[in-house]
Amino acid sequence: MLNLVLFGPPGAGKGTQSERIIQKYKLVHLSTGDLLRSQIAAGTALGLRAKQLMDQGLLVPDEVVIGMIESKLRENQDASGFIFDGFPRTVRQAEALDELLSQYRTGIDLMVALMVDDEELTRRLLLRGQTSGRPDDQNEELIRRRVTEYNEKTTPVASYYADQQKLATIDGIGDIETIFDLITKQIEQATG
Ligand code: B4P
Repeated sequence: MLNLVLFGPPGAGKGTQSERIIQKYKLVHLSTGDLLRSQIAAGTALGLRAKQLMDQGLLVPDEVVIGMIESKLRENQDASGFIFDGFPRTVRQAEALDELLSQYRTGIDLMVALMVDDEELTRRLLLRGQTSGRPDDQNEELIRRRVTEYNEKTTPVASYYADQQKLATIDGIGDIETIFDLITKQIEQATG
């Protein structure tokens, strides 16, 4: 069993690197951003509520995302491991994840944190916004709001895992394959 958290600000490369990690390690990919966007696409009540917040660059309430993760863990009980992408984004979510995983007698092995400066994040997200159709990638002010939300509510999550000696920090600027190699080295070091 291998359980990873992929961490970093909006646009750090979490979704991009997750795709490569799941292929190599055969993990189940749980991206709360993707799960929320599929609720929006399906027009559910949860999706409508989430869209209002996401379109303003704000986090969705903890209980909503924790509930989504809880049901995905239940659906995938025979998985050989998970990659949590964009979750946990608050300390409350991190605590809830530990509680949920302990019910399956497992826990987080490693958090990989991708470090990218604000200028590069903005450049990447505006570029993606030209083709993704994602409302939250459309303008600089909204991207700034997401980065502020990250700095205020999400950065403490890194200390939560650092305190447990589970944090690996990686430079997220550079070639996608080079960053992937750095991530795999950290995974192999952590899993022996
Ligand atoms: P997410 O879907 O998680 O969006 P994100 O932070 O932008 O990350 P994403 O994975 O999409 O981008 P990536 O860095 O891979 O969240 C969206 C919203 O949902 C949040 O703002 C929030 O409202 C809500 N939400 C989600 N989870 C939540 C939670 N747990 N609690 C509360 N609310 C939650 O890539 C960005 C771009 O950079 C891509 O275009 C990529 O091609 C490019 N890129 C990647 N690596 C690169 C590299 N090395 N060099 C150059 N470009 C690169």
